[in-house]
Amino acid sequence: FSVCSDHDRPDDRNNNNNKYAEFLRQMAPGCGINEDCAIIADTYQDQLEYPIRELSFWAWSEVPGGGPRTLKTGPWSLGDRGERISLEGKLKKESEKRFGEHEFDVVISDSISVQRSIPDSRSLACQARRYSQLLPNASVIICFHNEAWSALSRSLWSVVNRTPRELLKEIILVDDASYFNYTYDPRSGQSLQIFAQSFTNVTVRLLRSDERLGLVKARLLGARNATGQTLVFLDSHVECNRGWLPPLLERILASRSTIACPVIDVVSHVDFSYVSTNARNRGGFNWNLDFYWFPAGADGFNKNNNKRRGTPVMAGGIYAIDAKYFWQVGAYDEGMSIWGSENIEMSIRVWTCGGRIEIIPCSRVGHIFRGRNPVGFPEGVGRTVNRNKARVADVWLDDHANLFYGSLMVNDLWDDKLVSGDLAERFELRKRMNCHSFRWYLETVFPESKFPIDLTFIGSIELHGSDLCLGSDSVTNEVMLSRCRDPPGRRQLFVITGKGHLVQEGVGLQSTSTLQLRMSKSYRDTWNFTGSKIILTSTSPPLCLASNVKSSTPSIADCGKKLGNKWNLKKFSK
Ligand code: LR7
Ligand code: MN
Repeated sequence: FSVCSDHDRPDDRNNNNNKYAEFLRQMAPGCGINEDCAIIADTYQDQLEYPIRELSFWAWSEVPGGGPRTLKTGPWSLGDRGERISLEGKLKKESEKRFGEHEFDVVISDSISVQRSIPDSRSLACQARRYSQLLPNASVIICFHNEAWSALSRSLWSVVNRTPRELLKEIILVDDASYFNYTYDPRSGQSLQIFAQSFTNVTVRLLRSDERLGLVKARLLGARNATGQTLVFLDSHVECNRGWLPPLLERILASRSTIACPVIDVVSHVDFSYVSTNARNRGGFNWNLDFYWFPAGADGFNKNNNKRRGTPVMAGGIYAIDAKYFWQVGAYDEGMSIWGSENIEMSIRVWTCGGRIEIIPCSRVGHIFRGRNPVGFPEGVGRTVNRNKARVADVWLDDHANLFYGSLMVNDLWDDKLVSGDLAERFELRKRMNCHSFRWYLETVFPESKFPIDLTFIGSIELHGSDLCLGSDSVTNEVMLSRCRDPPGRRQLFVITGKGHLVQEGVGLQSTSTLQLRMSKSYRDTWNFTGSKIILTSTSPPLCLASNVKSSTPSIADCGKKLGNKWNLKKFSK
């Protein structure tokens, strides 16, 4: 009998077998059998950190007579080891039909075990780490609205199976007004309530709101009922990986005003494969207040994948926070409804009011990323999401709020008046906590952002005596003149920075050697606005922005020319 490392498989990132091999050798010395080692381990199950199904993943046995090693098939089932699944025939048809229900393949989700094994995506150094005995305990809070039963229970099982008991104070499920048919197991008919009660050595509590709360209020409901020293929020379609929790709690133990986030791996919404992601990503947001990932820069991190690092913004759904600190730092903005932007609000707030947000590469949680959001927005997606964004902008962005409003209203033709609602409590919080400015945040926390720091002008640039505005194609970066407030895709919002650059998000207006114009990522040209002329000051003699109304292609010309070089700067404000 032997248990071996599986270096043999080229695609395998999991070399964590040695400690299990060692464990088994100790527990079953010289047992010499050629049985599935799960049988041996079964005897010692309560001494194992992980349940038996998981263990079988790691166990190999040797073929008698010294042949090639074969992987013991053990109790494999579809999707085990995080492998991809494809359906055929009738099932495939059904899966296509039902895809829109959750925007992931629910037929596949239903057909794989809710306790499937997944590859350990941590680095070897992370796998070898040991953690303090003094870690605080956690209340794990999972909110959901109309989640697929199999995805929700797989999330729950992944917590139950991969979290040391002593750290798990409780799991709180918050059912945010799910329709009746999402509150029981479609196969067994077991209700969520009964399912939650069926766990014996873990407390699983189910809270339910009959009124749709949205994820912010649902999380607050969970948090108010939580009794753990830390709160750990999860989306309802995740798979927590091996050893996911201790690294997060360890960081909070060291610094209770730090929010600790795992690296978020990808569970494919199409085939349910578990795919490890680049541990180096960090989160940011653009002028539209949309979240994006960007690679961690030259902060020494490139040399060490395992090092924790600050992130300007967290993804938002999966993080651990000290329970007292959560309330102290202002919990959530209850004025935000359904979905969106709460992660940006919380990130700016925590950083500027004295805390930190970090990604901890030794912690890994898989999440089903979807192309579209399947949940209903009672007031419509656009209105809801934009109102949430407006609340972030109004409270936290200072002068830069007009970049958000401007890019929404000038570039995207958002005509509705955006009403952000009552913000008094949030303003009061910002004042009481004596938080830094947005400028401080940009300079200190998010220098990689595409937000210029000094803004001397935000608005559009109209050709005098016409209804034409300077703009650029957001894909090709071509500069053009087109009807003011043209359809989306033609950016017409411009900023003049303190340095005299004329910029749009991430690009600056740049003259070429043939006196043409382009928006370009690397820019050096500076401009000056005097009277009605826009003067290129980085060349000598100075030249002027000019346009021939007919050709609608602006260019650079001699300032003395009469036609088409008069412009009106139309300052934008909400
Ligand atoms: O009305 C609602 N009530 C809810 O309980 C709407 C949603 N929800 C639940 C929902 O069932 C889910 O469990 O809230 C959770 C998050 O909703 P998703 O899964 O639709 O969000 P997402 O994964 O598309 O989006 C990310 O950004 C959101 C902004 O509001 C939240 O912060 C999500 O938690 C967040 N998800 C993650 O951070 C996981 C990693 C994804 C990334 C990047
Ligand atoms: Mn999600």
